[in-house]
Amino acid sequence: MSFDKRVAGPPASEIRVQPPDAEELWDAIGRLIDRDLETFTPDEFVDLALAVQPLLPSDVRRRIIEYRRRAPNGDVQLLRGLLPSDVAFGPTATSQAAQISGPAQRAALLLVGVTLMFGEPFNYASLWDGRLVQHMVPVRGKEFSQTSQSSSGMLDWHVEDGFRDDRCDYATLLCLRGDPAGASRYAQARDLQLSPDVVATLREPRFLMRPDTAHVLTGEAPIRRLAVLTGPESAPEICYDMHGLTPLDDADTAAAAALRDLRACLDEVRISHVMERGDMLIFDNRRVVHARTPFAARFDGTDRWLMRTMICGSAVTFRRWGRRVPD
Ligand SMILES: O=C(O)CCC(=O)C(=O)O
Ligand SMILES: [Fe+2]
Repeated sequence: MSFDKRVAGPPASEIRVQPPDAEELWDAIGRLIDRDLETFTPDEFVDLALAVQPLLPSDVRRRIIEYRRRAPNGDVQLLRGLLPSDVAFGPTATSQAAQISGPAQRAALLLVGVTLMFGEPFNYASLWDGRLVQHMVPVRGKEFSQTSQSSSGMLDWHVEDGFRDDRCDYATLLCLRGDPAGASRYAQARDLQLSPDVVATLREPRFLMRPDTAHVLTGEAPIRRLAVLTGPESAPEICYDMHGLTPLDDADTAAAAALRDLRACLDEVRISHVMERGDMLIFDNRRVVHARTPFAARFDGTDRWLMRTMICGSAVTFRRWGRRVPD
């Protein structure tokens, strides 16, 4: 079991791709690429990635469909062994919006190809230059920021882009280079054990969410009023950010106390996984809160390196904005 430090929660869902299958997949993806993928528009890139899906082992496709429909083993899905062990990736990207080159292009196509089983990949124009595939890498000078650029500091509990009601339904992360100290943490809304009155408070729209600091917003920053917990009791949804979320009313001590209880509970039910090369994590961004533990960045080309895409699960919603959502 890879979710090694799990404190609570149902068994994690893990699918392992066998080395010969990973090699076959890698070679087949290589044959799809006949020019520099950086010359593709985001739509062209996604069209090419459509050819990846039929190349995936059939049990991987079946398990993904099961996860999408019912998530029987939890709202976080881990795929392992996707990258052959002998592929030499170049130095770790040095910024979130860096261009992708060499074998990392093939990995990006693989990531987007799997992503297409969940919906349409997109990004916001205001986030990391709107790039469809972003690098989750440490950046010098940002060691203690609350963004994926951080390293020495804990990246605290959050959902992706909780200040937007069109936040992604899923996010996927593919690990090109791991770091044993940088563990990904997840807490599922379904695992929370909170008292009924705390749940009732969190289900009321008594909270405000400020924008994520990773976004470069033009004009006035939107502030969203929201309930932290929504949806059916059997599959609750959560919108949380340790730094962006506050009670609407400063005098609402019950709302502030509910947030404190929730934060403590997130730690209690957390699932922890150290991403290793070839691991792909898919999490339901409506039902899962995530975080990352501190690690030491060296800035010498060997640091932790994940690639990420965000997914809109609804074709109807996707058609409003397309691949790059305006502010
Ligand atoms: O680096 C990670 O594991 C996750 C990064 C992340 O959660 C973020 O950038 O929002
Ligand atoms: Fe995140």
